[in-house]
Amino acid sequence: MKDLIKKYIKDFVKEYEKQESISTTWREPLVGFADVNSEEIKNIREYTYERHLMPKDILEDATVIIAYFVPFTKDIADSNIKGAFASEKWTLAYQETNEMFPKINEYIVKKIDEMGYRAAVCKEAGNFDNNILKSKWSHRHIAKVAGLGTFGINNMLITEEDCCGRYFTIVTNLPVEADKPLKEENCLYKRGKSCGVCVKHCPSGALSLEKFDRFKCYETCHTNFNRYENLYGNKKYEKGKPRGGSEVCGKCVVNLPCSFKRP
Ligand code: B12
Ligand code: SF4
Ligand code: SF4
Repeated sequence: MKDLIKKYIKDFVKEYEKQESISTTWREPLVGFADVNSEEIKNIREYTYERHLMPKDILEDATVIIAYFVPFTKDIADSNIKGAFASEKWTLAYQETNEMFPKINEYIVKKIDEMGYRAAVCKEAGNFDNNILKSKWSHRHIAKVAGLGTFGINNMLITEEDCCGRYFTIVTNLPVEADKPLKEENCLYKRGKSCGVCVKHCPSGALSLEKFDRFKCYETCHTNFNRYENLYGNKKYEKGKPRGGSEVCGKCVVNLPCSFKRP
């Protein structure tokens, strides 16, 4: 059953990018299964935010949460290395991936329904409280519990292979064995080696070896929003160009030793 779900997600992305209207290219997604009864999910509010929702708020008889990572191709990441602003390609990849997520989720929910089980997504995951810059649903915390990665100094969840891409999660009542969190850190610095390259790349000072300042980061992401909103906000959609502004930056995930470990 787990292999089937993985195949459905991977095949969906492969087919989706063939559409004429899509410019973004993705690599093969990684998929994991998080145990709703694990200590890190039962106590998720302590790890993330006191108003974080619980799996049973999404699906009453939840058993495991599917977490998946859709990695960008290297050309998208490389397009974002130079310049003070997020590249157009990076911004569009953010937008096209976010547009693809509801379609993948709808497909997987339908497939699980056909298997005789149920699945649902958290509708709050795309929103966050502007005063504290936290969401009531952390895809990454769940993805970490599902064994997809560990957190880096760049505050990104780094898989065994990379960190350039986006996550989503689907709560299910599937009777499958959950995966376990990784034991070894994927961030070189956290593994006791010298690194900190991501800190040097951050234009806002949001990153240090000790902590992440989400407010400084937000200022930079918002500058990018304004830039692309001014450039494209009122224009008719043109293939390959951003559809207006998005709160992006991503200089802390490109051109790093942990950005890409597989082709
Ligand atoms: C709000 C938000 C923002 C805000 C606030 C920044 C932030 N990181 O919180 C702003 C707009 C500034 C922002 C910026 C960015 N974002 Co953003 N954002 C979100 C959003 C919507 C919610 C995150 C949130 O509030 N989580 C709650 C917090 C508390 O938990 P968390 O950070 O997810 O996880 C923490 C806990 O697990 C905790 N933790 C883990 N283990 C343990 C153990 C113990 C003992 C404790 C106490 C805690 C603890 O540490 C984790 C990291 O801080 C998520 C989507 C989502 N719903 O998950 C995307 C998301 C985090 N963003 C993402 C990205 C890519 C970005 C940007 C690169 C922008 C871009 N696309 O160009 C930057 C990167 C900033 C950075 N270095 O973190 C990706 C991350 C992918 C990845 N590889 O990790 C996400 C997951 C979106 C997605 N669908 O993939 N983001
Ligand atoms: S660049 Fe180095 S310190 Fe920063 S997250 Fe990657 S491995 Fe860790
Ligand atoms: S997204 Fe930009 S501002 Fe935010 S931490 Fe990464 S490099 Fe710094």
